[in-house]
Formats: sequence, C-alpha cells, structure tokens
Amino acid sequence: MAHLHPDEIRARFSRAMSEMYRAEVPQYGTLIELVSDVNAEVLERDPALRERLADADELDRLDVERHGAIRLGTPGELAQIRRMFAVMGMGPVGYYDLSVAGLPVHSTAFRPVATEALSRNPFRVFTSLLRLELIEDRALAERAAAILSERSILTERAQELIALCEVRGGLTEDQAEEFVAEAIETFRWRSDATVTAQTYSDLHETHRLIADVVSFRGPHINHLTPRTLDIDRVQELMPERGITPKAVIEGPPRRGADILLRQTSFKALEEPILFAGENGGTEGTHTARFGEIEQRGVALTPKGRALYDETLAAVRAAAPIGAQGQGADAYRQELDARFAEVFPDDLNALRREGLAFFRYRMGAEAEVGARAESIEALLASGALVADPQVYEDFLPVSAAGIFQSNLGTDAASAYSERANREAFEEALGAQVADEMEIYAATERDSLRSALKTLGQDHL
Ligand code: OOG
Ligand code: NI
Repeated sequence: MAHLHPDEIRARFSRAMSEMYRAEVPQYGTLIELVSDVNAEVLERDPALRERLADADELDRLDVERHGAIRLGTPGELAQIRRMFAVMGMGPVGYYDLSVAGLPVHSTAFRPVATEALSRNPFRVFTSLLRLELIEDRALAERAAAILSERSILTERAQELIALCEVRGGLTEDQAEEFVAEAIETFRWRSDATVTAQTYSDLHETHRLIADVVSFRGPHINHLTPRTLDIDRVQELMPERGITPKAVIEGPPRRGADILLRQTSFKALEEPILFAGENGGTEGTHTARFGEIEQRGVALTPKGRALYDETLAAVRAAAPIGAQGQGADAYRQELDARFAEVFPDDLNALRREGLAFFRYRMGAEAEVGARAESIEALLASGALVADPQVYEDFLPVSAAGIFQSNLGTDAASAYSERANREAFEEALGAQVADEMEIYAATERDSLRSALKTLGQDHL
C-alpha cells in the first residue's frame, strides 16, 4: 500500500502539537496571533521582501513554521526519540554543549535536511539529554537515575508503529494518522508528578532542570516557537497583549541583512501540580513551560560564524546583563555598535567575503548561449540569482540564555566546559550531522546545477 510522505507526517505532527500546546498554554495562542499580525504587516510594508520570500519558496512555510523543545532523561529515551522523529523525516543535526553555561545537558536539533523537505515543513525540535554524571551529589544522581528507569515515554502503539515503519519503509495514511495521535502523547503535559513533594524538592534544590526532567511521566514539550519577520516589533507589542518578554533578544542585533537567529521568550508559567504520596498526594507548583519567538536570517560559513562568536563574546564581556535584566540598554548599544563595526550588512558583501551561505538558481534574465566570464558576471546580469540560505539550526549561547530565562538565573555555573559528543552519539545510536556541511553541500550543488542549466559548466 502507498506510504504517506514523511514530510506530510511531519506537517500533521507539527499541527497536532501546535493545537495541543495552544490548548495547554493559552498565551502561546496569543503569541501566534501577534506573530501572524506582525508578519502580515511586514509583508504589506515590504513588497520586495514578499517577492524574495515567494521566489525562494519560503513564503508558504512561514505560517506553519515553528520549533519546539524537549528534555530527556536517559540515553535510551534519546535513542527512542531519534527513531520516532525519523518516521517524520527528521534527523539529528548539530551538537550543542550547554555545560559551558552551567546546565547539565547536551543537545541536538531534530530537523528535516533536504531543501525541498525544509520548504514543505521545517519543523524542528531542540532536544536535550540530562547529564547526571555532571551532578556532584552522587546519591541524588543515582536516585534520579532510578526514578527515570521506571518510566517509558512512548506509548506501546507508538513503539509498534515505529517498528512497522522501519521494517516497511513507511506508514500508510491510516497508520500515519494513528502514529501522530500516539506520538503527541509523549509530549503532553501531565500535572501529576511521579515523585513525592520531598523528592521533588531535593531534585529542585540540586538544579531546577533535574526536577523538570525527572519528576514527570514524560518529556512534556516546554515551548513552541513561531517564526516572525520582525522580532523587535513583536517584543515591543508583547506587553500590550499581556505577555512579558525577557529583557534582551538573544543573538545578533537587528540588521538590514539578517544573519543567523534572533530569539526572545516569555517567562515560564507557574502551574499547579500534584505530587505522589499517601492520601492522593499533595499539591504544589512547577514552572517549566514558556513561549518563544524567533527571527531567522542567513546561515553563516565557518568564517562568518567565527566572526559572529568572537564579536558576541566581546559584547558580553563589555556589557554584562544582570539577573534582573539590569544593563539591557547598554548591552543593546554595545551589540549594535560592535556588529556595525565588523560585520558587513549587505547580502552581496556577505557572499563575496565568504561569510554566508547561498543557494543559486537560474534568473529570469537568463540567456543560454554566450560564454560568461565569471560567476560574478552572471550574477550581475541577472542570469544567475543567489538566495540567502536560511539558518535552520540553533546557537548554544542563545539557547543557554533561553534556558536561563525560564529556569530563573539562580542556576549555579558549577560545571566547567565538558562537551562529550561521543557519549551523546552513543546514546543516540547515530552520529549527528554537521550543519556546516549541509549548507555547504546545498550551495555547491545548487551552483553546479544552475550553471549546467545555463550552459556555463566551464565556470
Ligand atoms: C531549550 C532551550 C533552547 C532554543 O530555541 O534555543 C531553545 C529548553 O529550554 O529546553 O529552545
Ligand atoms: Ni526554543
């Protein structure tokens, strides 16, 4: 029987997750509306941008675009989740070490990789794995491991359907429908904790993140993030709609030619939970789930990324932000000034200097025939067009800022940098793809094929 395309399964899953989260966290619905209003406003104001997005096949994906995040407890859970996301055409891309920011996790992003798949539906999930080996209190770490060993985060039917998909190479329409319904169960919020109030408080005292990962039946989705075309505007309008954003937007400053990823979030909600225990348990609260928005710009090459990292580090050293957001204005000024100084703010310059990745296609002015002198000449004549490649990944410093803002800034930075990609890949049961190689291959392949169509293979 015919299989439903994994891109379609992913689109349905993303929609189902969004509906579920909207019902669970009403502020997320408010945010979606705000983002959609602002995007419409931007597109109306800037017809050139609308045309560029439409030509690059990016306009349609805008309204369905979002990412989410989950936190897993054990290596076995990470392997299971990898197999689940594979059914939807999502693979692990990138390794993010968050121990640098004092967080006992390391992460990857599950996402589609092929250009067509990204343009159909770019749903991504930032997925973190708890690192109990970094916890100094060994007795507590062992208790946490024992609690986690008791749970199973996938429904039995989801496990069967994943296995079926692996054997058959896909799922039929009916199976896919059932799979989506079963899969979202893994990420649903359940307010009944599996631990007692005392255990929760012990875990929480060691690190709030540990309490969030260990105390519940599964890895509840902790946020879903729509993509906006004007994050400054959304940040500015949030209070009007009753949402309080964090003090600063993470990532690069606002620019004419957007680079990488800018993100901002609103604080986690305090939600009622029920602890396990005698007489039906005791009541308490937990804060974990929040909202976030993102604005995506062009992907940077290793050279561009090094310049970004260096510049951002200088900004953070020169204008530190306090736990309550003190110094946010000075930080913004420093960020604007330093980037203006070193980073070209023009797509052409970014391309010519090898700082950003592009995707090439034949232009409307193309004339097949006359031998062109150079790629630059083809671009200048409009025969060849270079579209910026959207940055599809995440940024570790920004991710740490997002974590920090929804965990409260009291998390002690007790861990030194201890990346362990090998251990992560061993848990995953696969290697994480290198995001730079993906962008480079897209650039190379698109250029080769455009030149071929133009009859300019000699270049
Ligand atoms: C993930 C935080 C990172 C992002 O967009 O960088 C993140 C988490 O809090 O689990 O979502
Ligand atoms: Ni996020």
